[in-house]
Amino acid sequence: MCGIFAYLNCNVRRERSYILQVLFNGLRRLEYRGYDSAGVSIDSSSVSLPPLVFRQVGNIESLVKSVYQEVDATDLNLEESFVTHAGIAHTRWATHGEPAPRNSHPQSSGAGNDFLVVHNGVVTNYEVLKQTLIRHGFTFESDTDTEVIPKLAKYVFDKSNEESGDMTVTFSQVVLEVMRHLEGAYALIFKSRHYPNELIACKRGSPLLLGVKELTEESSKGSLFHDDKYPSQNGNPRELFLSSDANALVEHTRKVLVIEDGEVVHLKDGGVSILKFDGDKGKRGVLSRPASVQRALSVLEMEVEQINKGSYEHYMQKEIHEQPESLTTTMRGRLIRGGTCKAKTVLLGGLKDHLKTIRRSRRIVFIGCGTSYNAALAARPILEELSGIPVTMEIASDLLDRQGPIYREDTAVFVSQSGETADTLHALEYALQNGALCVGITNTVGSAIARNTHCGVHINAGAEIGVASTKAYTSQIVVMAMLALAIGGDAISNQARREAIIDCLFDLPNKVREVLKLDQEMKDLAKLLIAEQSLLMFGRGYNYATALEGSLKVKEVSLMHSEGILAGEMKHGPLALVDESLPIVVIATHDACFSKQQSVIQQLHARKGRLIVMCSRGDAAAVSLGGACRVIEVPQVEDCLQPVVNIVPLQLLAYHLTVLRGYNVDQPRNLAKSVTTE
Ligand code: UD2
Ligand code: GLU
Ligand code: MG
Repeated sequence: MCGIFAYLNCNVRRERSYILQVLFNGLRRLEYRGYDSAGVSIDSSSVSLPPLVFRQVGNIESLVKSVYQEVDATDLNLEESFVTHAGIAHTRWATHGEPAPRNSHPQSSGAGNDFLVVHNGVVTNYEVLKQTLIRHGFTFESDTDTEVIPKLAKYVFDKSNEESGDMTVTFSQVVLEVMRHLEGAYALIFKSRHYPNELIACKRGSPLLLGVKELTEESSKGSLFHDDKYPSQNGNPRELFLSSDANALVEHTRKVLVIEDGEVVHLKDGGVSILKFDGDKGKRGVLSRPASVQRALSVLEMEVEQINKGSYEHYMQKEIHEQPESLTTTMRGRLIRGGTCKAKTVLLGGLKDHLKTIRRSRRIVFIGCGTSYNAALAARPILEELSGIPVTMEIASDLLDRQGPIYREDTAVFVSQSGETADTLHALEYALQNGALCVGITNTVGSAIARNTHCGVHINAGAEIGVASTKAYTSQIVVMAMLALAIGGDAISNQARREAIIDCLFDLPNKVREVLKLDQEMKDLAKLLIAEQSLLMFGRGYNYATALEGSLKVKEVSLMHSEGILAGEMKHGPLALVDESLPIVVIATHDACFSKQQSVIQQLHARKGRLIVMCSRGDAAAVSLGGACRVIEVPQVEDCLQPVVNIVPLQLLAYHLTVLRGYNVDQPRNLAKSVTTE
């Protein structure tokens, strides 16, 4: 997810304008991660006043502009300087609540900004925490999960001071206690009015780094680490930075500490102390004293470009390899294993109040463009099977061109990664006018499609940056498979089938991890295909969509002609293209269409076709049928989820073909990430 950045100057005088510049630049370095809003917090002119918070929707430049406008309006002195100062900043990719200033970070404990928090990730148990805090008199201003964190910090702080009567609770004790109550994945930075010039960073699951810049030779010899007793300020000038990735640190320093899960890093008086949270949920209200940790700084060897994408060379590559994790987040909280007598089930919060209406509809119409259309096509068979409702497919622009019939009794499902795809949006307007129930499936909270549909499901795959969609495709299929389960309900007749699919969903990230091991094999295959003019892909049934999507990836990034063909149509034309030189991918993983695909392979062999066959592990002999062909073996999963596994080698193939052919992977010629024009 998105980015957090903090800057703490210690014993070195910095003007407010300089501090703001460092924070804004930090955010600019994190911009590539994708975001929809941004914010910063710096100190007021006096410690007796609450820290200042600026938040804005849109890009970093609009935040910068609004900050300077506010500075002008309030006569805030940009030249005022601070010997020590702690500033925090954030770019947000909304998961809870639409992009809006009140939902942007820093999130606050309340009017006095006693505690401010920037957060990357998701707090899964925020609803119970929110209810508890409301009972204790807190009022919430945002729709975020994050807001519970600063409020909980204030609650813990107030309560422990009330109990002890003196103000001895330390910042790290407060945060440790807060962490005890948080579930989910997060990286957090806390700033507090009660602990001026201090910051706390902690994480679980999401990345966070500390960078240290010594401003004198002498100070670099001194020890950086304190124990949790905090020796008095030693006076050495030093700058400390926190960031969700090294990209925002390298311009300042190469000395970094990669913060580990469960660590609470306290920056105070230029020193750093680390406490390790043991994760044990102790007795409530009792502040823990976890062990302090000493760790050495490491030196960043990486170059900026490298760091951007972690260990990957391109976003598309990173996003392909991220799929086990993105699928996990897509399913988080939505699959229920069931107890001893309870059935396994699916819960899509965004649809639960609309399922009855959907079940009563006369048909379900999937509407999308490009990859999103393909994902819907992949999910169509299981939706038809489990719901018994006819499912039709519409490419958004074509529906509009034809002004095709849409009725009140229809459920229209709009699929779009960005949620802003122009054609899909226009089709949505059209379906709304025609009175259909409109359901959205999008990756972007607060997007036009999320806002304008009656209900829907966020796929929660995290920001996707590569123009060629990869992780969003697999998450979309998984969401639509869950949609099929939700609409299908719990009819006894299909209970075994439903449970098999749910079990398979649980294990799907592992299967995707396995299939990613084909990376080198796909690179070797790409080397063989590098100079080809064209590549055909044959699929049928569940995997017709795989053929379409695989060929879409190949053409959109590697700029090689490629076509996905419904294998059942082979004899009605495409067979004429088959000769000894044209490479053909045949998808023949094991399902009800397997024997038909075997016969397709046989016919292609008979024309001496150059075959590359994708099959289930162990089926190599059964698919090569004695003829010469290259085989890609993939793990077998439940038939309706097989498209999620099968697309991965083709994504890898398209990626490697592009790199080997020397084209731009992340920004293919003539294409844009979200197509917001018709
Ligand atoms: C919601 C929270 C999630 C978590 C969960 C706990 C949000 C955005 N999601 O997730 O973070 O707290 O509840 O149970 O706060 N919607 C549309 N059109 C679309 C997509 C979504 O109308 O294209 C609506 C949907 O009907 C629902 C809301 O947006 O009312 C949130 O959808 P979701 O899929 O994020 O819902 P859920 O329950 O998984
Ligand atoms: N879940 C938080 C929100 O929606 C943080 C999202 C992020 O990582 O930017 O506000
Ligand atoms: Mg696209």
